[in-house]
Amino acid sequence: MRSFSRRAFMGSGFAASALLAGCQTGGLWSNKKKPNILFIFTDDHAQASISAYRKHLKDAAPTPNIDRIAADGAIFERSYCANSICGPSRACILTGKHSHINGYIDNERCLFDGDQPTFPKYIQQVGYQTALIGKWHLVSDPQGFDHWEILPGQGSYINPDFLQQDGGKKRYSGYCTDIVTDKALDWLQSKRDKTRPFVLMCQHKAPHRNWIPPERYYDLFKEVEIPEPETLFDDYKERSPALAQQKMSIAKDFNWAHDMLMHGEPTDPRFESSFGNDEYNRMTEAEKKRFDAAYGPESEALKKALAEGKMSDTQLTKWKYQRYIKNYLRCIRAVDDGVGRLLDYLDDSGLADDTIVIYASDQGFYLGEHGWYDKRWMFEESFAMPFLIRWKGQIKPGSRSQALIQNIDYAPTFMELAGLKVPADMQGVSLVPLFKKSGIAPVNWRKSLYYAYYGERTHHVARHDGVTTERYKLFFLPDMRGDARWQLFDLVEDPQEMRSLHADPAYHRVFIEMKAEYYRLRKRYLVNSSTIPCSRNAEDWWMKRFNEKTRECRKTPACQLLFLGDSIIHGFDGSGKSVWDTNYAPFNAINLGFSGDRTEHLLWRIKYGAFENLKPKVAVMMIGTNNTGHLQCPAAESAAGVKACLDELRAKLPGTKVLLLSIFPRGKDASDPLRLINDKINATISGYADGVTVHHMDIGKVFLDQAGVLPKEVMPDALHPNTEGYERWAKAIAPKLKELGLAVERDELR
Ligand code: SGN
Ligand code: CA
Repeated sequence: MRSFSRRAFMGSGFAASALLAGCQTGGLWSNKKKPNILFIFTDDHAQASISAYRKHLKDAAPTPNIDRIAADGAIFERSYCANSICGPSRACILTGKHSHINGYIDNERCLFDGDQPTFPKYIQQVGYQTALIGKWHLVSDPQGFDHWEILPGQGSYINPDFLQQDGGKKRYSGYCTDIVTDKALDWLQSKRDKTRPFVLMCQHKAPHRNWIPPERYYDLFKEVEIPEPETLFDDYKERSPALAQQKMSIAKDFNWAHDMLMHGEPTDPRFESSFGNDEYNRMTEAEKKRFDAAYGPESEALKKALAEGKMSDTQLTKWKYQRYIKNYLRCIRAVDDGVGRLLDYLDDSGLADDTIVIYASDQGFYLGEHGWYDKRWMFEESFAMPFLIRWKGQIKPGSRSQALIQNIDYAPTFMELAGLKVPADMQGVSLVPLFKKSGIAPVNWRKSLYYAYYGERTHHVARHDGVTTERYKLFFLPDMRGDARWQLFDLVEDPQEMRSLHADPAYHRVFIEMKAEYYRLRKRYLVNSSTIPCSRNAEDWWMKRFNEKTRECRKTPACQLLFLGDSIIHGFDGSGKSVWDTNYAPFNAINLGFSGDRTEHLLWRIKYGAFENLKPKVAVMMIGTNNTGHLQCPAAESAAGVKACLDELRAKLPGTKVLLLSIFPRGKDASDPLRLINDKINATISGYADGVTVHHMDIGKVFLDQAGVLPKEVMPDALHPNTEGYERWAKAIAPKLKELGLAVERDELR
């Protein structure tokens, strides 16, 4: 576990007591006892597998105890996350802010900035005791909790380890879900200070992959067939080609041992074989025996059928679905048992009246819908989160809410429940007004929600963001081309989201309106994609070049000159090679140009690049033309992206002088619309120079003729220089490089 102490994100450096002055309010509870909050939270629990949601699995796999919460309180049927993946969802919940603001945008390289304000820290200041037990997954140590005991990373189902507050680690025998519940009960019964209100976050690993039930449920559902979702055999037609590119398909991407609980290597090519079953490896010999007795016969029968060639693709997908869904639902059954034990305890101890109980999960999950498992997409099944709440005496039992709510609303809600004003920088809104009205939205309640997923290598789901209203949903996929970037769904006519309507003339007006709403929400939530660090990890060459460049940076401490940018700089490896060799190679220069990069990609590379052994005299940076070319980003947004790269670079290389170049002219002549956007970016970024550390040059005119036309002899495609273009470039900046300290005679460097 790393503890977090880097430069504070968004200028946080949080001092709860200092901020609290502005947050205190007589509020709800001036004369009453403040309510306790028991927040039961699972990992990857789809609404369809909670019977109170009345979806297709309701009869096959009832969840009587989770349902008790809804029966005694309310269930929210339009409850969503802001970013459908674990760490990010948790960060949204703690901060009440979208991912790009709280900084935890993906599970790949992020580390939660625990110094920033979070709701537990705020409410601690007004007397609440805060406790966290179970899955955390935010890498840095929890802050704002009086008591915590957490699973390392994803945690394990079988005989799990728990990280302790004192820095130690303890292993417990048994099944994780039961142990987390035991620990929560133990804290309630004997560890807390009974004179103070509390928030207890009881956070399960279940039902996260790989799905291992407790022994008592190995045989549950054994003789039954669980209903299949209607879209199990989705062909991904009539939507963006991005859908077919994912790697989370039941038919193709299940691992033989890890997911399907088989032993050894696959006996059929329709299974992935790359990793084993770590949970099985954690079992004692006796536990392994009982596991094998339960799963072995069915596994052997499958192997036999496969060997005899008796399994068609369709039959095998159905088999895989059954094995998957049964284990998933068995894991849920154990969660439901735990919920029952906690509810019983509240009843028996007399705490039930004063304790709000919430059941939620970090995101939804595909239970075979669209042929998938996993999450990430903005399609309903994984965008939706369960949200059930019981608040005796306040919420009318049996309420069903259709209000659009999101996980960024939880922190504001907890603030209000604790009698605090919601801080102005929290982006969610308190749900308390909904609770007071049986879940019915007040007239001024939000009409739309913003969502963003930033892409990861795992499962290859394309980066996208979007907006949903009550009826329509719009996706934007920035890394797809042209028309494939947009998807529009009518959730009333097509609840399964099987046909995108963005090009359907009948939906033209809706498309325009939804785009306007999308841009409105991006503005409201301060989303500028150009400043949000993002990798292009789905592209193999890109990641390979990044890794190679990381190594090159580490082993070239003599480097005196860096070039950072997109294909125009990358081209020093191609048409510009001779120019590079003559002019820059003698300085042990490193080319950090990556074809197709936008500011957000360069920002990611600077953030996660290896600069620790480097002390170059000069870094030449030019970036932004792809923000214009790919997405026609507004100039102000791209300029802010350039600034973000510049700031990150200066933080990484404080002793290096930066030569920031204006983006080169593009397009045939001065009236080219993309060139005009670049001109605007250039007008802004020239102001980023201070003449001391950051220097600026606009050398565009060395490529242009007198009429402002870009001649083919210099830039044949009106975007990238040829060798002659690179010559002119080198000549134009040579005096500046000399002035900035690269004046050492080349002979001396050799
Ligand atoms: C692991 C899983 C993935 C899952 C991610 C994120 N693979 O990488 O299937 O998408 O976690 O899940 S596994 O090999 O560990 O099973 S999350 O809940 O943390 O977001
Ligand atoms: Ca999750």
